[in-house]
This record gives sequence, structure tokens and C-alpha cells, in this order.
Amino acid sequence: MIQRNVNLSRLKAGYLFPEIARRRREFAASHPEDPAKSETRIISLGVGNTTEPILPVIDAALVDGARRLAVTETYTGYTDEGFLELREGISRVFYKNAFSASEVFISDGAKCDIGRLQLLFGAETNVAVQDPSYPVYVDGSVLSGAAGEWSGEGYAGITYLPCTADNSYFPDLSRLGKNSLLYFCSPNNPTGAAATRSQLEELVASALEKRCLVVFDAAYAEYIRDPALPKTIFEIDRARECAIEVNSFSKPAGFTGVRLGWTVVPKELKYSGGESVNADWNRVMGTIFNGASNIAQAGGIAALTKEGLGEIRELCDFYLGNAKRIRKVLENLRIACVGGDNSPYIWARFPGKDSWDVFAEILEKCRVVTTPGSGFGPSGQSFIRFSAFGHRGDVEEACRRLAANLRP
Ligand code: PL4
Repeated sequence: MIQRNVNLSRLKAGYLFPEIARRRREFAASHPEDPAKSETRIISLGVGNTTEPILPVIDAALVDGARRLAVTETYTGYTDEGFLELREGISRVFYKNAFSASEVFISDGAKCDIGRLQLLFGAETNVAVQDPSYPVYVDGSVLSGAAGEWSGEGYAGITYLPCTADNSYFPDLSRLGKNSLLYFCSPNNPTGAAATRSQLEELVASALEKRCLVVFDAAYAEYIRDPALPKTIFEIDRARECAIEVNSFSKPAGFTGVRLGWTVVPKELKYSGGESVNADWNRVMGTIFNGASNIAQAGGIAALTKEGLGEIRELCDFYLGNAKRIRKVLENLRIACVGGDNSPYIWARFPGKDSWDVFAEILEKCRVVTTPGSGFGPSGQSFIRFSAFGHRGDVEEACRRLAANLRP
């Protein structure tokens, strides 16, 4: 028989979010809901999955995109790197036209691109991550062979850069090794911290000095409300020499199920041997990706219009309203927490407790699903992530239960 890819056996347990779903199912099986008692219903503040309908202008464009496929004159097939109008629109709206269409690659979402990006660098790469971080950076590195063996605390081949209250959730970059591939997410999942301009300047300066490449995940950029905070790494001078940015319509436009994202790979970006990263990404995408859905792209084009951007703002404001409510309850309980102001996540600390124990306690006492911080890396231990994605009524009910039953 064929041998299993050895890297698969290095993956630690299950992927975080299916594991949470499994524990939720297990709990539900032993604690059946009573339709007469609404307080027995399980509410999720766990996975960051959008719940609200797509707003009318963007929705109408999706419908129109589907209808155009039924008409000979407007039918389209493969679009390879994506509709030119969408690529140029993304550059115009999010990057002040700083990039040509050939530097903007349309995808089926940020997660998929994060997975594919690993193909550019290979198993010998030194990988560094913010700790805690979105699990795909580490698990994807395990699959590519770059992470090495699990050592009980983390993977031997990965440099974990702690982001804690002590450093205002921004890592000590003196620990970043030379020639590393650094995954950096702002506004951050899970801590909710959004890096300041000076912090991103420090990041770019370190990356240039140490000849590192930064994969900057800006999936939550549209949640930034503080005008002083950068929404993209490319607001920083010379970032185009050291960074790739992945982004997505999932969280701003409610496209988690539609699937549409993009990655910006500047032409200035070079490997140590001087080869073009942009040319290689073009080759990788051309080889193993066949383009995002034309219907989704029609929705994306509409999302970039004045009306569409208004809808993005409205949707993000709604989830930020949820975040504000959750954070207020936690603060009233005197539970130390951050995030929720420029991001849809609130990061709450339960000193001395194990994250999975707190997860189980909240599920048991409040029937609310959360995400255990330790699932995001060693520095997430004793933390819980609350997601603000939910219907308003559910979030308010969850807040009532937390206020009544949760103790720090
Ligand atoms: C559960 C920092 C959520 N099944 O939808 P995409 O692929 O464009 O974006 C995914 C993504 C990319 N970057 C960051 C993210 O936080 C996410 C989505 N994360 C979460 O709860 O942390 C959804 C997770 C989903 C997954 O595995 O991604």
C-alpha cells in the first residue's frame, strides 16, 4: 500500500474548530434541550462564522451574477486569476491603486490561500507565528513539513512569539530569526488586538533587516474603527519588499459561505536568490487553483461600490455592537479582557485555569459555546475567545446567562 504523508501524523489531535463542534455535540447528547425552557438552548459564541444575511446591493449582484450565466451574451467560464474589474477594484478601494491587477490574485478565501502559500517556501523554512494565532498558520506548516516534531509545548521548527498583556499583544521581534516566514494577523484572531502604525513600522523594519517574509492576514481589517490604525500592511513604507497580504470578503460582507478572497503579492518581493515571488505565486495558482466562482466575484465587484461599502460598514457595525455587549458583561464581572472594539473577538483571561476547563464550565453553566484560548497556541492557555458573530437576540441571551452564572 501507499505510505501516509509523515507530516499528517505530526498534526496534533483534531483541528480546533471540529473539536469544539464535537464537544458541543457530546454535551448536547447528554443535556437535551427542552423546547419549553429556552435557557436550555445552546448558543454559540465559538467559531467566527457570520450569521446575518447578505445585504441587498451585494445580494442583488450575486443573483445577477447567477442570471448572467444563463444568457449566451453574458455567460463566462474560467476566469483564471479573477475578473479584471474585481482585481482593479480591490487595488483602488483597499490600496489606493498602489498595485497593478497582476499583483492582486482573486481566491476562494483567505484560509485557502494561507494553505497554498506554504507551497512557495518548502519544508526547510523557518516559520514564526504570533502566539496565540489562527491555527491554520501552524497546522499548515505541519502539513508542509516546516514545523518539525511536536515537543509537548509546541512544534520544534516553529518560533512562537508570545503576544500577552505584558507586551500589549505585540510580539518581541528581537526573537524573530533571520530569513523567517512570519505569519502576522491584525486585527488579531484571537486576541482582537489591532497593531498600531508604529508597531507595523517596527514589524516591517525587522522583516527587512532580518530578510524575513511576512504573510499579513488582514481578514478583519474592515472591523477597524480607530482611524489611526492601519488597515493594511501596505500603509507602511517598504512593506512591498517584505510582505504578502491575504484578505477576504468573508467577515466584512458575510461571504463565509459564498467564498471569495484575495492575496496581494507585490512585484518587488524577491526570494534570497532574487527570483520573483509574484511570478511563482502566479505559477502555483495557475497550476492548482481554477479561479473563484464568477457569481461570488459579481458580488465582490458590487461590494466595492459606494453602496456595497456602505453595506460592509453596516454589517461590521452590527457585529461590533454584539462585541460591545459581550465585553461589557465580562468587564462587569471583572474578567480581564481585550478586543471587541476594532475586531469581532474578545479575549478574556481566567487566571490559573485551564482553557478547556473554562470552555466546559461555560458550556455547562451557561450553555454557551466559546473557543478555548489554548487551541490558538501555548500563550492562549487560561484564555477564552468570545466571538461576536451571532444573531442579536442570541448574543443578548448569552450575555444574560454569562452575567448570571459566570465567575472569574
Ligand atoms: C472556522 C485570521 C474563523 N472553518 O473565510 P476565509 O477563508 O476567507 O477566512 C478564514 C480566516 C482567515 N484568517 C483568519 C481567520 O480568523 C479566518 C476565519 N477564522 C475563526 O473562528 O477563527 C473561522 C474558523 C473555519 C476555519 O477553519 O477557518
